[in-house]
Amino acid sequence: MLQQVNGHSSGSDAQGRESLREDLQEFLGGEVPLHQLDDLTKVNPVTLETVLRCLQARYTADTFYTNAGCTLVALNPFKPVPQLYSPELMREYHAAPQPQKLKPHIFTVGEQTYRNVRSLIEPVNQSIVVSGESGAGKTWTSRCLMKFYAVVAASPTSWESHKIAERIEQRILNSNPVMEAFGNACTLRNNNSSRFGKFIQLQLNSLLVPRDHQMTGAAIQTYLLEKTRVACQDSTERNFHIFYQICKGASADERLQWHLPEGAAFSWLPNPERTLEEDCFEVTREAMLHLGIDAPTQNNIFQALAGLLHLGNIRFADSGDEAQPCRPMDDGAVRTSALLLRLPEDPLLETLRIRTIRAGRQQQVFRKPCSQAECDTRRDCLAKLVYARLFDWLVSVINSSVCADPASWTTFIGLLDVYGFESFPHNSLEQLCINYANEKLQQHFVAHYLRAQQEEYAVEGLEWSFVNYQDNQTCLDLIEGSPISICSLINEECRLNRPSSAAQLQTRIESALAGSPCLGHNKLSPEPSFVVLHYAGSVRYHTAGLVEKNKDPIPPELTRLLQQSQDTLLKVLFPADPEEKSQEEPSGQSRAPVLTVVSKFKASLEQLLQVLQATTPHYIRCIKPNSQGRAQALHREEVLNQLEACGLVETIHISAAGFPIRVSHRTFVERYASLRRLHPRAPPDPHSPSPDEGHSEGSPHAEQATLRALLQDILHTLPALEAATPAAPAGATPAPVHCGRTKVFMTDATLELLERGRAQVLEQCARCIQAGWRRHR
Ligand code: AD9
Ligand code: MG
Repeated sequence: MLQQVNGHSSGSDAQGRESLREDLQEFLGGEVPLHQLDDLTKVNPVTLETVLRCLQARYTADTFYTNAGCTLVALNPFKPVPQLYSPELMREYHAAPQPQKLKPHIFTVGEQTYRNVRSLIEPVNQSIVVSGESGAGKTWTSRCLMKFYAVVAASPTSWESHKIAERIEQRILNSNPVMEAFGNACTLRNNNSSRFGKFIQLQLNSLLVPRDHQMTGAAIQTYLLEKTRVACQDSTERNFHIFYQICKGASADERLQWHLPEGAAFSWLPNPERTLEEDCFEVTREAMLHLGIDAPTQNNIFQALAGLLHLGNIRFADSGDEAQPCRPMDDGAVRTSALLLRLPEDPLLETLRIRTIRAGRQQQVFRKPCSQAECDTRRDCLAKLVYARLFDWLVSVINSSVCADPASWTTFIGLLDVYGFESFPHNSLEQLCINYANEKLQQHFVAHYLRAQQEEYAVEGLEWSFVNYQDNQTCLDLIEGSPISICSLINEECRLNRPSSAAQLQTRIESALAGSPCLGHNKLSPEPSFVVLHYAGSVRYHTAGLVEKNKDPIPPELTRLLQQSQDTLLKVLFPADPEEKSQEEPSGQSRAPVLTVVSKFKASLEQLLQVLQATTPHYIRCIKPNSQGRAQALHREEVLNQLEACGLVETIHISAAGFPIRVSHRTFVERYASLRRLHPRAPPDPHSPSPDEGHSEGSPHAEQATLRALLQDILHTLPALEAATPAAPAGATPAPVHCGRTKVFMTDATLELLERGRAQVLEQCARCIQAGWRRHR
């Protein structure tokens, strides 16, 4: 039974249940039980409170999906619900004549996109944008959708193609455990939190099997891996899953080979005692094998990762003399990491402790011992560099294993699963980028759906009372706008390369952007920071280290060191430079302009949005019922915040009052002209002007006028059609339909009515033809 964990309510479960029951009764007035309302547009009145109550009632009834007009709301069950994701159910949605008539489900969205790309008239790429805060269920949802397509899009014609199809689908599914092992980690918000963004294009081919697309491949694009996690984890969080998988799942022989004795402590491996279901090494290995990463290559990868763990155990002690380099506190860690990464030990130590710079007119080379903090930074940088290259390499290997030949696919369905909105006690550049991405996607939703729909009504001349929606452009202006924004100011610091304290950066941001309504009040903060009022809530970003992270400097000596590795994998990750460039780091002034993390991220986001804009988008909003990840517990305040943040009520208002079906005048007339037979209109008054009077025959105006006249005739059959509907209650409101300048706008109900009438006419015609045949015989 649902348990209310409302922070404000101290009542017992029984009280909670009682008040919920009362609420339901008052709300329903004895009509459809609230939990049976499949579409939030039918909730009356639509307010945050009533929407919440409906979702709450459905959650209690173990109903996790609800339509909200153009969006599907997905509540995270936080418990296994296998029957909800069975292949049988997938096939049921796939085979249904009208899947939207079945219970709301992610499979309805999946099937809709599948049918849309299948349209022979207008093949168009589709995308599904899965959004929601961290832990809300985005990755789960995308995974289930991938399984859905793997089941329904496998309709091969021959045994041979069956084998190919099976292989490719299996490989595509196998990319998930591998990418999650290397790219996901346990955070405060989610035990399996994605630390990278992912856009996967499922490539479909309709040429071989025209009426049923077949999945021929996939292309994966990733966004900004949070590589800092390799070398720096919050004490309550964990490193990427793969490190724990190796430590827990390696065989005795492998432990020996990788220098991972049972119970060994690694400073980059916090909370190893926590056992998660994601810690399954075997699953990762098996999936890698399916993707063509053979056992020796895997061995190579895991050995390098063990090398990174040992690298993290290297500690430095100040020598006490500025001219002397720091001392490693444990020679063993240096030796083992050098051994596992197959690097020469002395150059490794030297690279970590000594900086070489060119300076002066003569470009003389100086060797400068690093401080203890600098040594730590270089060690961390080395680990991040290896891990990020390894991750990118894995993605490229997966892509070459799953990507189809461009000639073999015609359309794609894109699935977007990016990291959810995040707000931690300490937020840095990673959170700024993640939340920036979420703002961009929210804007895409607002722009595409809410604004476009309302603007189209205006253009078409429909009477429409505009619904105000929360436009997040102001927040985006604050983050990325020009000429001055948070990104531009952080980039500026990187470009000027001037020593700048965290407090100075805070002051610069707060004074330059003081006019922005999305820059929050920054009170009572012991650390330098600034506050951004995001659409999903306010977040305090700490400025310490922000500029450095944005620069993401990679000392050239580190790359050169890695190029010396004798390891087969590292040789691939760090190929030797064909032309040996400058051996030293250039001095400050002569530095080439830096392409910062923020600028690269911004460019990749823009590319993503361009792809999305060229598709028909579908939206799934994942909602996290409580932050503890508990089943059957819905925290009212938390859910309210999420509903409010994503503007769900505004979406429902527009969808409920709006006309989701729109067709051109011509298509409408072509499809429904036959209805005039069913309920013919009174013959026109011979004295009234004919529709095309005044226009010469065949002219566009005449054609338009004829179309309009036919259209009006068809629309006039609607009341009769409604009256003839057996289920129509007496005095029911007429079916909503509006004739715009170029299109007819209607609701689903009107469409259904018209379709029913059309089917009736076709049936009558068929009967007449049969009768004719009989007479003829
Ligand atoms: V993050 O932004 O990557 O931190 P996600 O991706 O939104 O986040 P995820 O899909 O990882 O969240 O879901 C979090 C957890 O919720 C999963 O590990 C499951 O334990 C749980 N979950 C989510 N959806 C379902 C579901 N449909 N059925 C059962 C679910 N459990
Ligand atoms: Mg995720």
